[in-house]
Amino acid sequence: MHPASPSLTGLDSNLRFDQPHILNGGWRTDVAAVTPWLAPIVWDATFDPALLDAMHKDRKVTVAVTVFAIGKYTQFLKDFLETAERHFFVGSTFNIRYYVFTDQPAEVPSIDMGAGRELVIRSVPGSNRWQEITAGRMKMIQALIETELRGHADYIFCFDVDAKFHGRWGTETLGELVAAIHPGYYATERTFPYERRPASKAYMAPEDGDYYYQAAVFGGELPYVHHLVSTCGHNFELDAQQGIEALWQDESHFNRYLWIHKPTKVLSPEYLWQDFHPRKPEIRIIRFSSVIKDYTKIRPNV
Ligand code: UD2
Repeated sequence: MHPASPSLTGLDSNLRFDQPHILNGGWRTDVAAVTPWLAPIVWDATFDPALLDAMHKDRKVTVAVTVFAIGKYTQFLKDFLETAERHFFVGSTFNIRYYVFTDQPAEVPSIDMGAGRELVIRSVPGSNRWQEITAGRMKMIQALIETELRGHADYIFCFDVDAKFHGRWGTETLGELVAAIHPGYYATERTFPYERRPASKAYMAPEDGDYYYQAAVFGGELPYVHHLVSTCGHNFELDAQQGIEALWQDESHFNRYLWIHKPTKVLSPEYLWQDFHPRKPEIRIIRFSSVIKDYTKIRPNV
């Protein structure tokens, strides 16, 4: 018998769980739970939440969350924040700090926060082009990391605001570089909507790419996310200098970045669903989902 590791003596009974097997793990067989580069793909029933939480129990970790609500998108903040307070790292010892970037600070709703959880408002200019708002987030997240988060946060998760949490989002999502697969493209062949113009810094050739990731959610450890957002923001600017805007703005640059710098953890579409999709059998739980919205009513331009 091996001596118990000093860090595991007398600990949470959740650390003792059913023996894991490598021949018949009893886990999912209907979906891939690992990428070709050996990153986990997180699906329900591929992890033991109680075990993971017990492993992280005594860690003093701060998770920063960024969310942008500019123009009419402030209407989504209440549901986003209230549902995050019900599902996002709830019950952990982690500190959670939401950074809300908005051009209308007075519209940020007051939400009851649990212990160790707080909301910080950052005032930013509005814009009359939604394309600039979505892509401009990369530069603002970069600046936030450089000026405020370094030395004060361990992980960061960046979310679209027009979405709600419906189920657990916890320690299983932690990793160095974490990205989520787009719910509209997880079952399709490689005809992804990457940027196809060679003149763009987001260019992907027809044979390139792994998955199609959705930029509505990404995260990880600060240095990894900093490199991601600074590279994507810089490439977006280089394109703009040439009069090019990638097909899906930040999301196109994001996809090229993740093809070159593979994520160390991939979140299944459970972690980034869209309410308008019919439910599929492999999606046993929807944890986070974009709401249905009328673009013509909420965007500043078409
Ligand atoms: C997709 C991606 C989004 C981004 C965008 C780039 C989804 C669910 N999201 O979003 O992450 O990559 O494509 O084209 O597919 N926002 C404002 N005010 C505005 C417009 C946008 O605050 O007037 C913010 C807000 O946080 C919103 C986010 O930008 O959630 C993304 O904008 P969107 O949801 O309108 O863009 P969409 O659905 O095409």
